[in-house]
Amino acid sequence: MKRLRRLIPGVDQKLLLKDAGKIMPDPARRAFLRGGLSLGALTMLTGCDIVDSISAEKVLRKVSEFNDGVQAWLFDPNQLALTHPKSAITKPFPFNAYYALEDAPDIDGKDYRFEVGGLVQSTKPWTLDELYALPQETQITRHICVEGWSAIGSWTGVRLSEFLRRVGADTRAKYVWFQCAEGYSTTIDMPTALHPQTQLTFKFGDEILPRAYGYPMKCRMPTKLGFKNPKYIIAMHVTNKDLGGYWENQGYNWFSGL
Ligand SMILES: Nc1nc2c(c(=O)[nH]1)N[C@H]1C(S)=C(S)[C@@H](COP(=O)(O)O)O[C@H]1N2
Ligand SMILES: [Mo]
Repeated sequence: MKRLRRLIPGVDQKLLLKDAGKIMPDPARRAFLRGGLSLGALTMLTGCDIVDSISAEKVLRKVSEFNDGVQAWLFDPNQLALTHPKSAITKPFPFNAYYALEDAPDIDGKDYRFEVGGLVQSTKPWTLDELYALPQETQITRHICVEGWSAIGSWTGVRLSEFLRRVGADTRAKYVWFQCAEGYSTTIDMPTALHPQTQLTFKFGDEILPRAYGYPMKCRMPTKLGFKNPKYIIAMHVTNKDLGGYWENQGYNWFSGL
């Protein structure tokens, strides 16, 4: 994302978010306002990409029809994000970063080492082969970018909770911080780190994670907006200190949950 506010033809984004907040029933409304009403969260909630004034109106209609089930799903950190069939996968899946694809990190898998630090028992760096040997599972979920687009993808990897267990992480710590090859970073809360769908990802579809999507490893969490899903991860720290992140430090809502 290059700008804080994406311009949508015929839609004043601030007004749309305000309107959605107004018609949203409590308790969703209070939680939404507290968390910082975002375009990405609205997209997620309603399942509509907001691309013009017609889809914006559709979103408002849906918001006004919210039922208890949707609200419970939205605000329960243990609730699973929706999964989708293979046929729903978005092709081509978008690339996004704060730079163009040709400037994305080009990591040599042979030399790659994943550094683990902070409140863990083992700080031994991990090779790619060691990571690939971990138990893996696949999720087909929706990725939502705060810029106003969303897409369904298929990601395969090891649960972050399983990895944290293996390195002897102190899961009473508050945060997990991720460092990426090009300097990007993000910090997530421990409940999100332990969420069953939070995954250290090695594959996109049936292929080794392509360079565009974060080779050799990203962290996929369908309960968070896209910018909280770090690509090209080179290090992770378990910590009680909020170490912030690339967009968080520029004023983006820290929690950015969905
Ligand atoms: N290392 C790194 N990770 C990143 C970013 C980035 O610029 N660098 N951009 C974030 C944003 S804003 C989005 S929407 C997603 C895009 O992931 P994709 O390219 O797989 O669609 O990556 C996130 N993780
Ligand atoms: Mo994003």
